[in-house]
Amino acid sequence: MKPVSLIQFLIEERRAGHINAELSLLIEVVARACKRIAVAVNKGALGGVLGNAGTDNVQGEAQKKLDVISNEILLEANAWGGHLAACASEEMEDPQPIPDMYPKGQHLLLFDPLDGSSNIDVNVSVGTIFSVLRCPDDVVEPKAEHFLQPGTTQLAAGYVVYGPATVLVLTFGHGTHEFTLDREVGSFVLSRRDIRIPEATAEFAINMSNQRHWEAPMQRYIGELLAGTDGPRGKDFNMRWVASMVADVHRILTRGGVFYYPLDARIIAKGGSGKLRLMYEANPMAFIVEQAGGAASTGRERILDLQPTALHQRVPVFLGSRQEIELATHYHREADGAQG
Ligand code: FBP
Repeated sequence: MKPVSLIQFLIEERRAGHINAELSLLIEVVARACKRIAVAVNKGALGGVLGNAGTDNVQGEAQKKLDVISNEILLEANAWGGHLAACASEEMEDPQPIPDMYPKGQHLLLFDPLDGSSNIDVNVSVGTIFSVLRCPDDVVEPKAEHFLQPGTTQLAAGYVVYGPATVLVLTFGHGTHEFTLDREVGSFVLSRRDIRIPEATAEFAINMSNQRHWEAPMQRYIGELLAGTDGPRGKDFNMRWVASMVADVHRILTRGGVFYYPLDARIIAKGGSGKLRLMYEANPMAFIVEQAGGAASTGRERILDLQPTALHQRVPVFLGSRQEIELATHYHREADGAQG
């Protein structure tokens, strides 16, 4: 089969009426920026890019040098293309407007420039996650409130994993597709079209060290997985946790599985609503997973139906093989009902 490049795939999507020229150009620019981030990540210690930047981001987290470098690369690449009205990032408090000297477009771009920061210095896969929304027609200078659109309104979502191979996964709402970077040619080539996540699975991903802080329905659900054949589920489950959401989700898109970052007592005690961010982690991953036949919920609601209230809002994340997500969500709703 003749290899299909990302550019060719985008032209096919345009001909199919799934995307317009501007969105196609936007994805090309983001993919090119991620190729530059891949070069920086792959340099590691030789590039002087490891370690902390000495600054904190809007969430009060210590920024890694590569967090800042990746953010700069994505901002610079998307400033002059004429396809964006503004962009927002995990590393910036407020949206970044497009400089006046450049033409503005109809799209809003949100991104987590380097996901899995805790793994950067230990040479474990990290990634970039992005989501594309339409800028409201009558808005020239988009503010944070113009980004607060439900995940169902996303025009595109994707992530790039910087691992043994550099892989881009993408959806426009017509299936989820994978492209692998051909380093010799320097372009992304279609490696899997229309990915399907198995309905059932025997593999789960969660940070078990947080177990004692979880809510009762989560304790029950994970307890049953750990009980395996000796418990009510009657089958054994295996566990994996890379602590890079992109890598854990990519495994699920490759062989099935489920990923959980639930609420816990410490987060609730601080008045929090989760660890992972809705706009540039949960929403794009939920769109990608649902388009591959999986499910994504907060444990109570479908993530894509949530009405965002803040740019850096956090939510619980349950995603992956449909049967498990539905069962874990059912346990939470049942417990709420019992409490209701
Ligand atoms: P950032 O690295 O972008 O802040 O993302 C958060 C994250 O690293 C996810 O990628 C990952 O799933 C999770 O946090 C790991 O959490 P923990 O450190 O509790 O295992």
